[in-house]
Amino acid sequence: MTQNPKINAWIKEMAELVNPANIVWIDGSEEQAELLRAEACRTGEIFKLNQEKLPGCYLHRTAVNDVARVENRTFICTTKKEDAGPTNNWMDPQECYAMMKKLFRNSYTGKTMYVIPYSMGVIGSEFSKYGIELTDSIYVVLNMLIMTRVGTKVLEAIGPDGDFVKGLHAKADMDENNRYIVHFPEDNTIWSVNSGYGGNVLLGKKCFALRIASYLGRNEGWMAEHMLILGIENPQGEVKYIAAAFPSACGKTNLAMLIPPEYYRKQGYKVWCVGDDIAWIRKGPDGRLWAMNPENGFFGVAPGTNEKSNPNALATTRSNTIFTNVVLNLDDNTVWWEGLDKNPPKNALNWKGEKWDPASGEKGAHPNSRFTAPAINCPCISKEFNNPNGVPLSAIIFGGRRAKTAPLVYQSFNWEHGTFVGSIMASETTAAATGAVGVVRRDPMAMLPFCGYNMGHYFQHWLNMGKVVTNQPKIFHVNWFRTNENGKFVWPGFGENFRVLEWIIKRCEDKVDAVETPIGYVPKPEDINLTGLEYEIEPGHMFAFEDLKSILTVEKEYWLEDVKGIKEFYDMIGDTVPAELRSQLAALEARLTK
Ligand code: OXD
Ligand code: MN
Repeated sequence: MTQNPKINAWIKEMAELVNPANIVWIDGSEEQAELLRAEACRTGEIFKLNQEKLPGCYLHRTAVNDVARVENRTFICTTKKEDAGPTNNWMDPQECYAMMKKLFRNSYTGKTMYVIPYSMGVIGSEFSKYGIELTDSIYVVLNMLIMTRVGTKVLEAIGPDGDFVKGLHAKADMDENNRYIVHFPEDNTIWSVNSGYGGNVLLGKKCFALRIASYLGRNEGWMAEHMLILGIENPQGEVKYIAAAFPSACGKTNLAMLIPPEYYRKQGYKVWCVGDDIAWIRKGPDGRLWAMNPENGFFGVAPGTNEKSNPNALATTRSNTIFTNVVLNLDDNTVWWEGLDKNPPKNALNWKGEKWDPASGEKGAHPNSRFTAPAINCPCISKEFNNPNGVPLSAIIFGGRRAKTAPLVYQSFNWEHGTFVGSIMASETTAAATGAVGVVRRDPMAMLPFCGYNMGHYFQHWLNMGKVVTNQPKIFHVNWFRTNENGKFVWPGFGENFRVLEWIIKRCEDKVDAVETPIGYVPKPEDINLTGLEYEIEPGHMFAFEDLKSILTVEKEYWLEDVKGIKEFYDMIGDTVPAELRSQLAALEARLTK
């Protein structure tokens, strides 16, 4: 399939290790994809859904012990342990290769090896990077066909001696005690064994586009970030772009596909989605930062997605989508999940494939059940989605889930302070997560599980990028999750978040003033437009101006408590934390105690 000797030699070596019955190259054609779908339906790997209601849609169920990313079994294997840093699991590369080879040996016996050449980014763009994933799973092939750009064209783009990321995946015997997702950044290599769950096996996503790419980006002078990208169009038709990082499960997909409140829609405001999870960011010829989404689809969490929370995401899943671990409605062969609507199907199978009674109180869909849907299905996909240069960023937003500490929104003083704000990002655990409620988890730039190298060096890379960019995006922090004394969310969230985005854009355009506080610039309450906002915080309590004021406050006692937590976190990362960020922390403390 290719004249590239590096590719051919590598595939030969891997085939000798895993010993497949035959090798099939994925060419990216619809004909081949259709044959694979038919084959996977025959073996029960996927189920065809109602083709009138959900054309081109399928259902897959993972093994019961294999439903999420496994961070404790994810490793960064660099020669020096220090290069992986204290926030990553580390193994010596040679030891890891030896261990993994034992697990991979003969794991494809009697099976087909699928060779998936894929591109992260538009094929041929100078910002794109290529990979080849070898897998024994048709489910992986079909997901990669949605999530990335796949096929012979990628081999042509790699050319006779181009580089590529080498990915090897085997479901093997799904032994969770021998499940490993390992990265060898120095060799451009990812090996994943004993899992069939998306985040562990769609190697283009977290493994390549974040872990390996962040490592490459540091060496090559660009950034791979866990960020959505959206465009805000004003009534004059001008579009400004924003990238935003939130820890997993804080509503990135919802923000990326937001529909502005009616008051704004009537004036002609629109939001365009460029990406919902990953941004590759570089300096453009104009000295600004430009961001592109390396993915080609959405791997979104299904529960909670509905006509109200995210109508665009729901519309995106109505065709050519693979659903994983959701409820199957046996009456009409469609799918359902908690939070889709208030009518759970009576005659249904749960995510495990067992008969399910909605009245039982047990969840029907797995809380981490997913849809894999093509980006082009999204009603608000940006026309710049396929622009090989990406889009210029006006603002970067960090966010977290904090009950009391962070205000609804604040702006950092400058890039260095903004890097500090990203580095101290945190979320409090909710009742939905196992373990104690209200525990602060630090997740700098939402990259804690995804940075392919030492976190302290990553912070330094952020500081360095700020120095090379002449026209830096402004950096903000948002918190949609402030609660009142009864524990109720004060801010309505979802589409209403547009009101905060409007303030952010106005700040970028120098069109609105702000109040300087110890943590940064906070809006004057009257500058957040509340026209047309109707939200019942709790029975009988409609959101009012006073409530807005209450979530814009900066409470020094909470922040001083946070300073202690940040110190501990920096100390855990150790000497690699840049001196500039230590000074930022000291300066914050001084401002708070002044
Ligand atoms: C995701 C995640 O699946 O961040 O995108 O966990
Ligand atoms: Mn993510």
